Amino acid sequence: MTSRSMLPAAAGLSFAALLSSAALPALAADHAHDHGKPAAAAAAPAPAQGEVKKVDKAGKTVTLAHGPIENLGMPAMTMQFKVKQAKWLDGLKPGDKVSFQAMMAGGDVVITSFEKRP
Ligand SMILES: [Cu+2]
Repeated sequence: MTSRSMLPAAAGLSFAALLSSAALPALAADHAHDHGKPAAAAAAPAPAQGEVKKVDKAGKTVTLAHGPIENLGMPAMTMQFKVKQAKWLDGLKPGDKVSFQAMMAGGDVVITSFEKRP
């Protein structure tokens, strides 16, 4: 948990503004429930799960077989993502399991935070 990379607040806000018309129904529903989770969790979509298939450091992309991505309304599939920071790809190899958050940015699906799972 401590290794999770966070977006700068300003970037998160602009993504949120971009996405506001696309709707985040899961988030709105979550907000009504308070089971004592940290408030910060409400600001970010629920992380998606993925398994690394291919890493391209030069291209700053990673191919993941991913589960559903709720905030994008995307079902499970295998696809290529851009990553915000190429250094996230250091030490990542096919077969690794990751939790991640992704958003649409300029027509690309970009991973905005990233955590390796054991
Ligand atoms: Cu996908």
